[in-house]
Amino acid sequence: VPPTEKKKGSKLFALKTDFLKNDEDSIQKGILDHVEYTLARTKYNFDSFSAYQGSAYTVRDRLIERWNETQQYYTEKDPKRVYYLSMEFLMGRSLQNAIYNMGLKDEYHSALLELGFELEDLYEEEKDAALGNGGLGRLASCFMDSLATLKYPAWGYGLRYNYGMFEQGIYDGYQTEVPDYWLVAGNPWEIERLDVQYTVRFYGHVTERKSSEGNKFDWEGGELVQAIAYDAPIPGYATTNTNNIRLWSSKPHKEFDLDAFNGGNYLSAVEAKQRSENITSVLYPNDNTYSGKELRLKQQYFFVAATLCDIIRRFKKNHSNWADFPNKVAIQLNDTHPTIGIVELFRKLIDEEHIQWDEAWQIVTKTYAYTNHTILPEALEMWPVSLIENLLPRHMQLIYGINHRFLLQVTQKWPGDIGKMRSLSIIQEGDEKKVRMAHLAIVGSHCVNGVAAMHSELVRNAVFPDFAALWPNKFQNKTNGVTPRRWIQQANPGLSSILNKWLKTDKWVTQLECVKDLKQHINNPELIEEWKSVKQFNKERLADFIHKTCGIQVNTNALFDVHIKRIHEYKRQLLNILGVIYRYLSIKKMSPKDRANVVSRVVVFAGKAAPGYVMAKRHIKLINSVAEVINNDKEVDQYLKVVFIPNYNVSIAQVIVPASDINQQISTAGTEASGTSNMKFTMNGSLIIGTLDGANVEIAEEVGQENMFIFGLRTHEIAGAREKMRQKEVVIDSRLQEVFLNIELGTFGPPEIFKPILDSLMYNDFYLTMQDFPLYLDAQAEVDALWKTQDAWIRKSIINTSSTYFFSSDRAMKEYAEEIWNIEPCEVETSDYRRY
Ligand code: RUG
Repeated sequence: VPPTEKKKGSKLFALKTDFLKNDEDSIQKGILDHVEYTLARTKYNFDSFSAYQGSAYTVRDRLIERWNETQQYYTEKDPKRVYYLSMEFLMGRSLQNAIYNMGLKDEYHSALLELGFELEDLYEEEKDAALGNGGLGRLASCFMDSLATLKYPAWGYGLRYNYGMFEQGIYDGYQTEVPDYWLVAGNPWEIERLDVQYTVRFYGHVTERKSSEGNKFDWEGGELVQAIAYDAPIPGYATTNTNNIRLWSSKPHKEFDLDAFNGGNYLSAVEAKQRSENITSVLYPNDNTYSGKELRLKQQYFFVAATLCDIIRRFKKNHSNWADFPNKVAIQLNDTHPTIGIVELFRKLIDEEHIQWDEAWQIVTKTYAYTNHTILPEALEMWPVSLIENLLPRHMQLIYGINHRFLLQVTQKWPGDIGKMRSLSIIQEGDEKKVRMAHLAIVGSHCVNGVAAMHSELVRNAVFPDFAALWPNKFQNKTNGVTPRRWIQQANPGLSSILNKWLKTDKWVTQLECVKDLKQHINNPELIEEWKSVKQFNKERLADFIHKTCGIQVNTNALFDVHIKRIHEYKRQLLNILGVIYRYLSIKKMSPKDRANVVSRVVVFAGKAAPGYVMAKRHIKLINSVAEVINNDKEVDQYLKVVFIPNYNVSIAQVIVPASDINQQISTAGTEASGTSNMKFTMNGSLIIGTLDGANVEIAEEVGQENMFIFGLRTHEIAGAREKMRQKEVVIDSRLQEVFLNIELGTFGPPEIFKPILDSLMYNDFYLTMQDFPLYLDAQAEVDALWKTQDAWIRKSIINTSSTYFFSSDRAMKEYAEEIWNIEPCEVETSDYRRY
């Protein structure tokens, strides 16, 4: 056709419906094309990593199609959306998850086989995306998977740190930290959106000017930084619906300081620009601890400022009436970290949209909801007023105004009660005035939730009782959950096959309530045999991994006893290792006849300590020193091994969890808000040895205490036990004395290294390790006894798996959607049958 006869734009929409095909040949061609054109490699250097990358890019192409279709559909239907604001997303690997959720496992498997690769091997080529510390960040990722699977119109927002969670090494038993520059080999899972940029201001000053509608405030000057969007598509399982996590990266603002430049200060002007890139450089590696650093507050504000620009821009596409905002937008705050977003939305409504105070405040509180994840005092964020005043001067003015009006409400409820005003105020008075971010989050939200029934009780009645008295309907519980896609289907293919076979359906993947039906077959010897062999397979897989990473050979017939999570005093890895020492000393003393009755164990630890958390790092050293002695003692070789797997992360958890026989959830009662690994283990048929803390309480209700090993002080006994400890009335268990003595005599290395640990127990055993020790040993003895009757053990394991419906993040997300956000599913009516 001569060019003049071509009609301009005639093909635009025709081409748009031309979707990628998902058959094996098309996938294979896609992989080869990406290796050639995206990676610029030839068949002569087509190694496993490039096969992984090529595959990842073909998956990404398909995700982009689904993403576009979903977002167009949402724009057209304009449903109410939820935005999940989280400073952390612990995503782990994406390739397997995306392929499974898109239902393309078999196609990818055969496409790659012909190219000379096993799909399962390529999963191992991927580096974990570790933009989170632990439970809080992983929860956000499980929630994103469920939201997409349930077809809720939802986006996650967060930060794109250049350095994720540090890589942990263990040298001479000590933790070392190496920066995790996770983007070094590129990241096929993100889409850079250079067209989505916003400017964020820091510092500067506020000027007041008179106007016909009252006084106006202009926030001017200071430093400007650009926020650039990076999108990670989140595919739902067996649906076209593909949601998004939008992460912000900081870049220098284009405006250049001409004065500095003309004054010959070119280099220092460039350096100032470079500083703005630092904002999203690094994830703060603290879990459950407030750091108080200005850069962290900068991260928080940068995050919410860009996010709100984006949310408001999207809202304005279809709406001009601000009263509609809370009917179209729900914002969930994942802990207090994004709380300054409450003030930022308020500022924009008042200063930029010129809405009156009361109306603007209504919009804000109807929009926001806040999830509390901890009641540990050291984790509660309180920013000095002086810091906020300097960094965000207009926000500080507004916080004062918000607090003033809030305190008027307090006086109405409790006239003349200064004590109430002081304890409820958003500002904490004292030598240094501070903004209590949790108070700000409660005042600025219509709903506050804890993350397990017991935790929510404590939030309401112990931590914020006066807020609960003021607003009884504001407080809710939303017990956490985890996604069965990643934590059963992908992590444990053997168990998935058993479920498919015995339930005669794979519906459990999205409707976990189906697993209840497994109980019918609990006495069937065939099921018991299959269960054993799957566990055995998973233990061998873990044993190989341990051998590769730690050089330790473990007996796969032994009981695998697993304790994996952040290293923290309240989580009490110390209680575990003291118990291990006792076990070791006992075996050493036994006669050969008695030894024949010993249950062989492999005790597995994994977890990172915050780099500045000296005591937690000492605990790591103690574990490794004990492991060193035990693992080199030929006498106990068949009975006991202790392994500390370094650099714990999501993909390592996917190998450890399915292989465990028991898992330790032994925090001091009242300290662990929920826990989520307890849920993953239960799904995988691992029995909990644990305290009645966090979500263990609800797991016990579902599974039955007789199918777990519950021990220890209860929450209501903690205050009394602490008092007893302070009064020095605790009688130290003789078995524990023997353990202490051995540490002091140097059985596990120079005693001076461990003296601070023993001192911490003797002088201020805040986490009550000594009082729970004898109860813990009793529970461990029960574990040994049950292990000796294998079929009874397996039945309990099956009961655990079949009682886990409630701990699916699908259940959690439905509850949030219906009881907090008021949103509904918006299923994409796909124009192409090949996708679902
Ligand atoms: O410590 C809590 C866990 O108990 C909980 O399961 C998880 C998810 O809700 O959040 C953890 N957490 C709490 N991580 N950081 C905090 C405080 O910022």
